[in-house]
Amino acid sequence: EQATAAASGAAATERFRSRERADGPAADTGRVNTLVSELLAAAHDIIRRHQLTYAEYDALKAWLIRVGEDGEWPLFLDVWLEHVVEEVAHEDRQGSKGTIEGPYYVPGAPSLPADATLPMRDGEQGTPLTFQGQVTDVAGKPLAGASVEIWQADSDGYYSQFAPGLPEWNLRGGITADEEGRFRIGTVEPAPYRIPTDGSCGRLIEAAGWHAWRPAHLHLKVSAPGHRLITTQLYFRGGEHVGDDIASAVKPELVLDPVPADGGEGRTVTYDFVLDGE
Ligand code: MBD
Ligand code: FE
Repeated sequence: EQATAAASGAAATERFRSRERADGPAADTGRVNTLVSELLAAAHDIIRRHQLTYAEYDALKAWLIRVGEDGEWPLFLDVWLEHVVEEVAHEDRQGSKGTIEGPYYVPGAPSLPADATLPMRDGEQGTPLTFQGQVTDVAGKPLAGASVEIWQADSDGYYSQFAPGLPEWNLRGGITADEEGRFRIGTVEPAPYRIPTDGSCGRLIEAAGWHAWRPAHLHLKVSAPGHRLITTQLYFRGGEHVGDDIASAVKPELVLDPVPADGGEGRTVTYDFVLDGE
């Protein structure tokens, strides 16, 4: 079974629909009026400035219809808009940097102790990686029992539950840090992620002459009671596309420098998280 844009899009759309944030408080009428009016005015301005033709208008309509059919709205929005939403949402936050969540988070991954290996297949391919660190508050106080949720692609660039043939929770886990806020997670290095080329987002990328790649990354949600949860991603220095992520989600503070593991095969990296107070 091959990974297709439509299958992973449908899974991402279903996942989004089933989560809490999807139906938040009713929006204020004045706010909707302002935001939608300005969005439309920006579109009108682009149409006039670039003398949009009917052929182009029809191509846009056909493409928008297809994004929905492919279930690729979560992918499209998270790749091309979420980074600015994240920037605005966390402008005032102290401590470690966050970045976008993307479309492939699934809550409820298996619970793991502070020193653990992520669920993976026998003989899981990829360079072994030990990812370790400590969670503290902004004053440097260790946060005992902090939660470190991690999800990532495998060494082929596929996420469990969004590509066929992978065990349900492959490379997904929820770690509870120890009394000093420390954790150590055994995993494998993920491959860069390529946006599916057979769907509407792929068509857009091709039509615009862009590339379809995100650099290899680990996704994390780090939290502790009384502190602000951080959703973030970590990248690998020198990795492909760290400098030109299609999703614009790399920040200099989020680039890891793994070193060869002493005694064993693979690499090790230490990264500490600092959580702001509520
Ligand atoms: C990903 O793996 C991802 O993290 C984002 C933000 C968008 C598409 C695929
Ligand atoms: Fe990702």
